Amino acid sequence: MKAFGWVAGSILIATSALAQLPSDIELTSVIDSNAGLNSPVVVRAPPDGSGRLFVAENGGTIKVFDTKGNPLSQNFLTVSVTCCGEQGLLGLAFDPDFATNGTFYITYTAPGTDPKLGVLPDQVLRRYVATNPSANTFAGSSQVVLRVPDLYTNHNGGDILFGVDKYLYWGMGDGGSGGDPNGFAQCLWKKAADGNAASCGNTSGNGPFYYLLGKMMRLDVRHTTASATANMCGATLGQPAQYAIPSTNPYVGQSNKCAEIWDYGLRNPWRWSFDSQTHDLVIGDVGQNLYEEIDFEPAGFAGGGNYGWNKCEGRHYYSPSGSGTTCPATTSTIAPVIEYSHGGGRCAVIGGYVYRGPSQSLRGIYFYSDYCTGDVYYAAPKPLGTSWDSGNGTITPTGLNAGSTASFGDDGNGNVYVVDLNGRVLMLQTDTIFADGFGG
Ligand SMILES: [Ca+2]
Ligand SMILES: [Ca+2]
Repeated sequence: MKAFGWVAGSILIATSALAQLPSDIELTSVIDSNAGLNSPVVVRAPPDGSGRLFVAENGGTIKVFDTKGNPLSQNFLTVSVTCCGEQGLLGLAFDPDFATNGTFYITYTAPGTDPKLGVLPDQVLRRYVATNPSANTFAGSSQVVLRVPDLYTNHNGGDILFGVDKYLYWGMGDGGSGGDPNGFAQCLWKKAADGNAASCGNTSGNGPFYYLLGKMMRLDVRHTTASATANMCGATLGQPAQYAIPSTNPYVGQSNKCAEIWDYGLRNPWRWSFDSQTHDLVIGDVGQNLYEEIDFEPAGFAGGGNYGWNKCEGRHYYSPSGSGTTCPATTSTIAPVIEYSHGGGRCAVIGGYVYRGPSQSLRGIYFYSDYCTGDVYYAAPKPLGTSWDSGNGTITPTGLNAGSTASFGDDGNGNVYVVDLNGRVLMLQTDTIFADGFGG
């Protein structure tokens, strides 16, 4: 666990009070329900200036649209997955140099016919290289980069994004069931699935070892490894790997700690984002039965953050070892910046984005949602160590509703999109300013 020593060096956002939301904010349909999207879960704009929007459907198909929401091909790519819900096609990220190298990545639950490491189909990170990066139908090659074993159908995270450091971040859930029964999220090293491992450092049990569950991984997928080190937990010692470990990862060179781990103590980081201006990391971590949370990590953080699960659920104790609201303080874990309860029909946080688009009155505001209500909420990021919800769990609705919110995304212009699982992609904007070609 890293303490808050990075406060002094971080860039604090100047916003001093919750921004007043403009009255003309609206959600505009970019891809509407007659476009034929089937359970979309991801929207991404490739960094190639094409203005295209790629939408990943839970069932394994990626579709590509123009700026008016018109499909540009029948399908861009279809992959075999175990589906659906928390399993299936889960993530999509474009290499920063996609325009020239045609490289992108997906995360998905492997089909049942694949060999598997664990009890259930693996969670897989796969690289694709398109021979023509501007094509609207994929042709090229692909290979598996990393497989993570799984043992319950739920809590598979799956969101992936490149940081400004050009490393790929992969948010992984705690494996599933409820309450993280095997304590994977707090383990930095081998732990068997039987729950009997005396500690995370117990290496004597039979595999598979669920090392990487409940983590944020940081991988150098733009390089490979000729001979894996002993603490590369997604590779075999001495064997080649389709990724490398960034030299500044927190556990590089440490025995009995997985080198892939960036942060830990996460339950199910289903959707999260980088602020495209500040590069801060903002994580929506889905809660157990009581509290949803948003976690904040400033740009320049050194990694090794412990976000508390399963000691804490939000700002509260999860385990019966304590009570009250002092959990982060007494467990030396990092408190969320937003916590909210399941009142009002809410059930699962959908992490969003900080708006950096053309509508000036929305800039710097963080938008997020809840899967069960579809309501879009907002907060103005405040200096580190300050709760964005004033510490009392009160969250602020925008008055906008996105149906059945599955995800958020942004584009190279800072526009923020909301994905409705019912088959729509919507964009946040204000009446007074229209984006370059989008929505207007
Ligand atoms: Ca799982
Ligand atoms: Ca937490």
